[in-house]
Amino acid sequence: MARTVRVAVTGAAGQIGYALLPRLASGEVFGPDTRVELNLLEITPALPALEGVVMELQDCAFPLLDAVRTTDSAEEAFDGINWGLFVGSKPRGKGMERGDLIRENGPIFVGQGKALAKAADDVQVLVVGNPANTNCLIAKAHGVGGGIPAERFHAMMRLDQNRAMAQLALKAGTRVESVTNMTIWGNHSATQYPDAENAQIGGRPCTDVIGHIGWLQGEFIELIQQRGAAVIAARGLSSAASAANAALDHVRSMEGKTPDGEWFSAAVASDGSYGIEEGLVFSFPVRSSGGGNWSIVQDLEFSDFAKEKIQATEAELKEERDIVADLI
Ligand code: NAX
Repeated sequence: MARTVRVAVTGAAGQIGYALLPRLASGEVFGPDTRVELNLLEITPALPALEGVVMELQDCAFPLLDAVRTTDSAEEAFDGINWGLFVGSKPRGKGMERGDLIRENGPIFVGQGKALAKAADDVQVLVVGNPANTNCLIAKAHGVGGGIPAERFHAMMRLDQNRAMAQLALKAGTRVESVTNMTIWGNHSATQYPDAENAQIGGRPCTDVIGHIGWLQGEFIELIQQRGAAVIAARGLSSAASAANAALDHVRSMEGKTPDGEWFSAAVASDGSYGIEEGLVFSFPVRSSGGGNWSIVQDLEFSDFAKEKIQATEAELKEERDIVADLI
């Protein structure tokens, strides 16, 4: 065996955790030569339920799963981890505004960012818990304060990317793997901009293959922006299997080398690329050279329509940042 990876999952007794953990433990993300240790973090009242999840993980008898630890202490959970999947947060309650949710969940990421900086060094973090970009901004502020480089903090946009790829493939009547270079710009929210102008289908511009700009600039964008709400309306619960799947895709993409000429979407700290304010956790087209070394793909071109959409989602992220100014 070449190595062992230690992964922390927060909110591990939740529905995304339930879909995520068996797949992490199976070895499908880090490969057949890598052993996996899981550190599972929950709030104290959820620890009994988490024990049930641990029993099920044992009962899967995964050959690569070396250890499973549970705790309600963030510092314990983050001890020596290589990856932190920050899923745990409070769901949006009835009648709650987005701003309320941001204030409600923000403090979780202050504590976890600080705990991470104390407990881990060579670590990468994927924030899934909503509002993911702003929670990530908060965790990053405290992680960086403790010596973890800003580029190690990402927020999950992969579910939006996967949703967009699937819808483009359906529209084009083709297989999903022929859709590449699907960028989601900005925030994981209803202002996100799924960019069909720079996407490709079978190596050709998506706009040529679909040929229906009205659909791409209207129904398609709305479908992706509202997909999470549509799943909740249908299922009575938010996306869990697809969110877990996307988190694993994100980790795999960051750990592996992106094929030449391709990219994926991830929300990362802006370095000012495309005029986006430095430091904001903004979704860009990203390539990885392996081992989590990513860079933002440069020089993509946009129509005025796209520029407007990108500015709108940046404006929303600035507003969210202002709401949590005292936490960062
Ligand atoms: P659940 O409510 O099923 O699970 C959340 C879990 O987090 C609970 O078990 C809770 O006890 C735990 N938790 C709460 N505060 C915690 C803390 N301080 N430390 C550790 N654990 C804590 O929600 P689930 O469906 O699993 O969704 C989790 C989060 O993912 C939510 O914020 C949700 O909005 C977000 N999502 C993000 C997506 C994305 O694409 N970025 C898509 C899916 C999902 O909606």
